[in-house]
Amino acid sequence: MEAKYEMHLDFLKDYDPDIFKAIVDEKDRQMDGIELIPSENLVSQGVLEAMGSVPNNKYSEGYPGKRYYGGNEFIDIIENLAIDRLKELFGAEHANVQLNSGSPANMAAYYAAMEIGDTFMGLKLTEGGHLTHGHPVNFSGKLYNCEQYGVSKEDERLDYDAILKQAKELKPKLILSGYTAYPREIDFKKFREICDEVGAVCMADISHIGGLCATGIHENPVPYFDIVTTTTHKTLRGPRSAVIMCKEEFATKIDKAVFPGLQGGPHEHIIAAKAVAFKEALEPNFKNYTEQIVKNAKAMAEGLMDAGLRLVTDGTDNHLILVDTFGSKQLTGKEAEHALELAGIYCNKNTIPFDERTPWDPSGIRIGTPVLTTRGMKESDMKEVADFMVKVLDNAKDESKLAAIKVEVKEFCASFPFYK
Ligand code: DSN
Repeated sequence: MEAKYEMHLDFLKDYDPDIFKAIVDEKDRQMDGIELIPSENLVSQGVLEAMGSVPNNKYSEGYPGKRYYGGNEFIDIIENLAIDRLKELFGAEHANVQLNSGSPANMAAYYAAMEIGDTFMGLKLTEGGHLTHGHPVNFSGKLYNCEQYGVSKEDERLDYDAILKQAKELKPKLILSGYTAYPREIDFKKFREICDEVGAVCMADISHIGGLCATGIHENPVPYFDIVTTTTHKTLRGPRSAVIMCKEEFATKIDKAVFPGLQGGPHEHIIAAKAVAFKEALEPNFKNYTEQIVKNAKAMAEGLMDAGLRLVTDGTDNHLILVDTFGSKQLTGKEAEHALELAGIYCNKNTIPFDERTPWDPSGIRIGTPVLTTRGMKESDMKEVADFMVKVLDNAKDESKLAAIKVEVKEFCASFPFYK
């Protein structure tokens, strides 16, 4: 198979050979290894080219048609295209595309919807939430009173009755759904009902499943939620960045929270790259891509379970899988991540629900299929990937075996080239 895209670094090669070499080495690492981190992806040449372009040079504080600097005629075209495409993609009433990343997106959403000190509810980090979903070490847990909810002990899934009960007692200003390590479908309609019942702002952070929501492979909350944030570099396959979508009623508050509330000059080269990614996601074959992500994840889950590994919730409905490596193989998440890395397979250590270990050395690992699916892999390839993983976990302390597996992994990956 031919590589799909090229990286253009012809000038940089002689101009800064040290940085050039590190970038090329990183590209080779991405191509030679099995990338299983579920929050990562590979972007198209169009997205890469837009990112490395001259809108980087421009200051454009404000919004299209109302900027605090002159010379924004073409920047306005870029930003309006990004906004229009994003609204079309998700059926959003209002979109702000200036967010630099996922954490500032959540910060802006809270800033728009709550007063400092207000109570909100988000899922615990150790059970699938994110630091910005109210963890005590994060601004979200320090500036707001976050009362976190968890998953059920019986099946490790969200218990909507328990969430409603907690919401009725707490009367939170906002309830957040959407997670970074939850392998099952989220019932967004149920969250809307709970929020309506207790009068809370209904917010989702769909960073992980954004691409799946855009194509309807996962229920899309945007049309009926108050505020939805998402990063753009995960299943959406765009540049490392974020956006907020909201109901018209929250539009002014969101825009003011982003600028002048929290951010300065928007990164218009990245906004241009977001516009390119949204154009790609509007194409019919993006739906096939997101469908394949889920098929691949299910195939990989089956392969791992057939080999005796315990998965959180015994499987997956989306792009990600949590493997209980400690329960299955007496390997901590840190040991498993390290062994896999030595074999050219990349994942991240992750807590599992009710983990008795620490986030730095938890009981599991988190894996997913967005990158492998972007490289063109299908269900049968996932079985091979699962076999590689099991072989690594069974030989986790044997560095020479891991080095031999790394050679096999590289050969396997050579059949799925992406960047030349
Ligand atoms: N760090 C991201 C992830 O890996 O899920 C979330 O921000």
